[in-house]
This record gives sequence, structure tokens and C-alpha cells, in this order.
Amino acid sequence: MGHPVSKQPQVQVLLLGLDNAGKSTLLYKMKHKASVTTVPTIGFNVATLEARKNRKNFNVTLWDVGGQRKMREHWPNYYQNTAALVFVLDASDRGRLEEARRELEKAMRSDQLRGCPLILLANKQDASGALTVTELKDKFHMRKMCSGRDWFVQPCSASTGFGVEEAYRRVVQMVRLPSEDVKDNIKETVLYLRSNTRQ
Ligand code: G3D
Repeated sequence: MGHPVSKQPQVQVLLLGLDNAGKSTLLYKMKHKASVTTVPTIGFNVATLEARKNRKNFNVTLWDVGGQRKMREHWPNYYQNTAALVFVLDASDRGRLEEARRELEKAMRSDQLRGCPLILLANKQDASGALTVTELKDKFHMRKMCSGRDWFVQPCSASTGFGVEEAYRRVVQMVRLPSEDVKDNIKETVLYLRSNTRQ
């Protein structure tokens, strides 16, 4: 039997992307494993899912804060305490690719998201003309844009469910758990002290 949801440690995962990228569909698909009819996100949608990693149970709270232009200026308000960022892209909408790339790049440059793992979801793979992972990595200059953080590009279709479970598994694998932050802090402090005592 699982633990009661509220008693487990929580991590926050932010779901960003332009309007119409498929965030709401994806969120409901992850939650219910069934496609639902969605309305454009007004305000935000939120879902809490259970996860297990390194023999620890925890909850992943996924926040979809909306991708309309007027909502994007509020994205930074949600950056604090983000354990992983999921950026959803309509990979079939080549006309808005540059707009999406610019928004992702802006988020990646934010101090609050420094080192935060990124999972880029190349959604709508069922639609004709959808960009492949290789094309996307190239067009988004992913290596350069994401240097200094873990990142992964996952193809998926929120409508058909293709790649959705893999996407969630990837999120669970890549999120930084609070204890990992502490371990990293200790490691960084030890390295800092060592380098200083050598001088
Ligand atoms: P958003 O929350 O990012 O704004 P939505 O996006 O989840 O509301 O999805 C926007 C539209 O894209 C919806 O269509 C939805 O059904 C569709 N969509 C989402 N994911 C996929 C996908 O993987 N493949 C295809 N073909 N369509 C998808 P409507 O017509 O309802 O506006």
C-alpha cells in the first residue's frame, strides 16, 4: 500500500510552453492516462502524482501555469523551488518554433532556474511534419542553451499517449530531490574548503 499523498516529500515541476503546445492535454494524460477535452489554460492547472526514486517515495506536483503571451511574463514567479522544468513544444508548428525557442532560452537564462534539469517534450509527434528529436536539438542549439544542466528531449503525443509514460519516468529520474540538493551543497562546500586550504 502507498503512503498517504500528503505525508510524502514534495517536489515542484513546472510545465511551460506556448499556448496550444499541449500542456493541459499532457497533464491530464499523465494524471488519468486517458485523453480529455481541454479548454485553453486560464490561470493554471495542477496535478500531483506519486513517484519513487532511490528507494524513496515522493510526490511530484506538476504546475501548468499557461502559455498565452500575457501569462508568460508571470512565469518567473513560479521558478523558485522548481525541481525540474518540462517545456512542452508543438513540434508540428514550425511557424512558432522560433517564438518557443526564444521563450525557452529566456527561462534557461534565469538565475532561479540555474542548474535546473530540463525535459523538452517534442509533442504532437502524431501530426504530419512534426520535427524529430534530432532536428529539434539542432534548431534549438540544445547543447549550447543547456550547458551546465541535465537535459533530455523526449518525443511524445499527448493525444495518443505515445511517449507520455516515458516522459514522466524521465521527469522522475531527473528531478532533484531535496536530499540531493543537500548532498550537492556539502560536496560544493568540501571542494571550496579544500581549494582554499591548498592556497
Ligand atoms: P495548452 O494547454 O498548451 O494550451 P492544449 O494546449 O492541451 O489545450 O492543446 C491544444 C490543442 O492541441 C488541443 O486541440 C489538443 O487536443 C491538441 N493537442 C494536444 N496534444 C496533441 C498531440 O499530441 N497531437 C495532436 N495532434 N494534437 C494535440 P483543440 O483542437 O482542442 O484546440
